[in-house]
Amino acid sequence: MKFMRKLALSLGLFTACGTLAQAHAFLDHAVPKVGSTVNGSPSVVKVWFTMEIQGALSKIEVFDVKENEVDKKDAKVDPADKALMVVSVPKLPAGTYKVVWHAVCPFGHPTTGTFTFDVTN
Ligand SMILES: [Cu+2]
Repeated sequence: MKFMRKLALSLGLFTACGTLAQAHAFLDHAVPKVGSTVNGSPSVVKVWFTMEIQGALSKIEVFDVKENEVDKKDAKVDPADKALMVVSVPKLPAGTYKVVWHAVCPFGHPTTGTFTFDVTN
């Protein structure tokens, strides 16, 4: 009986998460802004998600036009805002950069997406 209640509870949570788009982590906004052109290299790329994400399972990667990963591979969730993930980048030359994000919501559902921004000098 106890087990059945637990099972029902976990199925209920799963269903809630599976049926509500809000229960998954999607990109809310970013800095540099999605599709924007920035003058000079940013030092970090920040992505805010629509909800908290699991830091250990989530990441942000930044690629140049040749598909080389240029970030410092130190993507982490901001301890003060668990919906925000930050990754450092070196001084980026002018060009177009693609950000690839992989997020996992607290219910364990993975989402992914990409956007680009341009750097001019
Ligand atoms: Cu979810």
